[in-house]
Amino acid sequence: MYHPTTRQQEGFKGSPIARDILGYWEVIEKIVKECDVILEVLDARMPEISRNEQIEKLVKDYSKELIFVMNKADLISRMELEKRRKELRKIADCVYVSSTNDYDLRKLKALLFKDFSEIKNRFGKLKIGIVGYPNTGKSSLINALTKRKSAKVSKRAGTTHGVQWIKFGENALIMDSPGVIPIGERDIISEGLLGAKDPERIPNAELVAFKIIEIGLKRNRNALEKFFDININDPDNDPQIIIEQIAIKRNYLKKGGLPDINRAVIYIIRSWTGGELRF
Ligand SMILES: Nc1nc2c(ncn2[C@@H]2O[C@H](COP(=O)(O)OP(=O)(O)OP(=O)(O)O)[C@@H](O)[C@H]2O)c(=O)[nH]1
Ligand SMILES: [Mg+2]
Repeated sequence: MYHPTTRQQEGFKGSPIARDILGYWEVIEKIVKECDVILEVLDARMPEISRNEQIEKLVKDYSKELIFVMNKADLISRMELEKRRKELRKIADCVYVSSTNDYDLRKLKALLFKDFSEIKNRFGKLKIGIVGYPNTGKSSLINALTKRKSAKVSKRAGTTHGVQWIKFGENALIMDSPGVIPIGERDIISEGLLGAKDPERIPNAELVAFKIIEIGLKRNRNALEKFFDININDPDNDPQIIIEQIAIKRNYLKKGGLPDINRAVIYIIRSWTGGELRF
């Protein structure tokens, strides 16, 4: 059904499955096949760009359950979270959590243990798989849910690629290898916003910074001004001018005193992906 590109076939780093040199999509398909419930990890600040409809279709094709997990919920307001959750709920179950602050993980657990007890009854243990774009917090979520550092409890017999399972409560197992959705599937701006790639390696990184400024202007202009300690006076809200202001404020200057835009761009992107800059 899928035709992985050469890039996708490069392999899957950091997972026991990697040894078998599976492509990204093969790993994802395997997770969907093996598990009963798939958690699609989204960045709560921008769920729309962290969703992947191809995976959602795959989950549907295999008649598995999908749950959207809006992670990094600590970085935006509850009102915004609720708004987004309402939209996503139209498609599948959705919870928001913070994997680093242990925030509302209990709601996810309740959902898993309550709503899927029927699956568990039918198949013994409920098997949970995790997928998502790089940097959305898949590994953090596994660790937060299991409260362990990827303790491997069993090697399921019959799985040729040696999938490792982590015990999750008495009645469930979490697959220890999250499925990384290849970033090449997304446009450059989305990759940059998600922090899926180092800003230094993003061509035209200023477009990502422009987008962050645009989001800030729309969502919370005050927070944007406060974080960068600037007053935005440009009548057109031109992001180029705002970035220049930020560069000057931070004393990022090139020879001759001109603002060092590249440096400011990297700083803006890192502040956003690192979660310090919040709207
Ligand atoms: N603020 C905040 N940061 C988080 C949260 N979850 C993860 N992070 C941070 O996001 C970054 C990526 O987290 P990982 O768990 O490594 O993400 P991943 O999806 O496994 O990333 P890859 O393995 O690269 O695909 C790390 O710096 C985490 O500390 C969260 O709920 N809130
Ligand atoms: Mg990871």
